[in-house]
Amino acid sequence: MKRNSWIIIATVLVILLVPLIDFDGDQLSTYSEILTHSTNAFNSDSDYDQLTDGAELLRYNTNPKTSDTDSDGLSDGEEVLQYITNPLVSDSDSDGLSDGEEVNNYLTDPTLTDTDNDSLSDGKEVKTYNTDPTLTDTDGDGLTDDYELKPQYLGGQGAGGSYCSNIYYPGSDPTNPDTYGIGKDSNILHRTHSCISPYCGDLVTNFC
Ligand SMILES: [Ca+2]
Ligand SMILES: [Ca+2]
Ligand SMILES: [Ca+2]
Ligand SMILES: [Ca+2]
Repeated sequence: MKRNSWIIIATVLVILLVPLIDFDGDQLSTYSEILTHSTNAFNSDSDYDQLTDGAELLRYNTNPKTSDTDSDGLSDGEEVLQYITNPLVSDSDSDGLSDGEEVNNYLTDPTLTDTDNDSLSDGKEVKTYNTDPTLTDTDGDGLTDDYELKPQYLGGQGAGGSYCSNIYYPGSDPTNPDTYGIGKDSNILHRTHSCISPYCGDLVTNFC
């Protein structure tokens, strides 16, 4: 075979085989990066989110050309490598706050619905009750946020003397330590302080 023929064969082989090489080492061939995925064939992390193009396409199903696939304020890499949240779901724990809001604004755990474990979700605390989702007792009055928000029966009349035959707790403001002017809301747990009309239903006629 003539020398020119070898040169032609070699050139054709180079043209055919070079595109199959993974120059940037991201598990994707140059051919597929250019023609299929439109990613940078010479940069393993086209969107600079700490995940290689190959990892995004082959493992995480994230967009290798968008650093924050679910637009929640955390990059795909931060979600997968740092916070262990779902890079495809903006609110990984379904508590009403996006992963980015939890991490960047409220310092709550984006993988826990109720960060402070007071039975109120992080989303409810922030958006409905204006309580602190990282404190069980936002106003420091001795009653948990959850307790303050729930009306409940406290039992029969105590020794403190009252006009109430039964004492009820209608709930109090979890952001005000002294909702009813009795020193602090937890005084409702002491019967001598509890005979105040809001706590007694319709049986009381006077304050104690
Ligand atoms: Ca990437
Ligand atoms: Ca994200
Ligand atoms: Ca969340
Ligand atoms: Ca909570």
